[in-house]
Amino acid sequence: VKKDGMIDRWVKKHLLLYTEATSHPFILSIRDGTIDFSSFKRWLGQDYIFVREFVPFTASVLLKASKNSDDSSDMEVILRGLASLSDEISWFKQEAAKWDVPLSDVIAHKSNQNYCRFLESLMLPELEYCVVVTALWAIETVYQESFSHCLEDDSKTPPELLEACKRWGSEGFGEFCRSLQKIVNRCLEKASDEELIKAEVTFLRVLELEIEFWNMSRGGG
Ligand code: HMH
Repeated sequence: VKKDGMIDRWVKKHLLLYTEATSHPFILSIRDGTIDFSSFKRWLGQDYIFVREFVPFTASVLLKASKNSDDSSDMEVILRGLASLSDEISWFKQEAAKWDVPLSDVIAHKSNQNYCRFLESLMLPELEYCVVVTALWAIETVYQESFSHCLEDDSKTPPELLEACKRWGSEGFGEFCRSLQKIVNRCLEKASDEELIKAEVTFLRVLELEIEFWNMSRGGG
């Protein structure tokens, strides 16, 4: 089988699920200004928990990049991502104070627990670099695509939520996601058939978990 440009092929192949994750009703309600602020606050508290778990996950990808990648720029891209999480955690704390969300009392919802457990499973040393960097790309890209919809010209995003949308929806974060995509495509070109299947399954699992996370934020599940 041809192995170049795997990501574009997978996105096309699984377009329905991909679109469910990147144009979820939660995001569309921000975009059209109808969002219920209690949903936003629920998302904020839950995502803070998620991001705290995302830090060691990203660090584990960085570790694998430094050991396995034949291109030293991989490590630099992933390090940039890791470094920006420090700023992100500060932003969550500030934002939570603004919205009166007491972060110390937040309890992880079921969908969030599932997602965090999935991240933990990806941190195991035996998981291949190609597989985990695919997960990193997918996790970041779902947020990038989703929040970029809230910044489109005809969007009616409430001004209070613009900062959150810019954090992930802006061009700078888009550039970062494209760098990750190049890394993943290059890695998958050299991957075994077995690794390729594992990476695709991981991509699909991320999409499902992201959809469940949005559902939870809206108040379902
Ligand atoms: C649930 N997915 C979730 N939270 C995030 N902050 C991101 C992706 C992107 O970092």
